[in-house]
Amino acid sequence: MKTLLLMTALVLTHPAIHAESLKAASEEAAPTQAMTEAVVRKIDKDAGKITLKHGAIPNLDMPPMTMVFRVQQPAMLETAGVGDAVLFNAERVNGLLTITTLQKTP
Ligand SMILES: [Cu+2]
Repeated sequence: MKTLLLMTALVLTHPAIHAESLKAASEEAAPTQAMTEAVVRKIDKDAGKITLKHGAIPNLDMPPMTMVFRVQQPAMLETAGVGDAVLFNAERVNGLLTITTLQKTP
């Protein structure tokens, strides 16, 4: 009987615990940052790098310019071709400016 009560208590409290952890997870998620517009200038698949003529990047405090970025996933280099307009997010990862999100502008 004692075991049954304990199990009932667990079942009743579980949904509340679950809701709490979901809430905590969404609060810890990175703030949604605006994507930056760019045009692909060059793609170096061997080096895992892409050259972008990009607009201002607020989170990196960077003005518009043309520069080389490392990509986080090699597959990102298949996303777009030279001359395509793209939207991206970049972060400093281990001291290297790295593209974390890359999509072709619709
Ligand atoms: Cu730059």
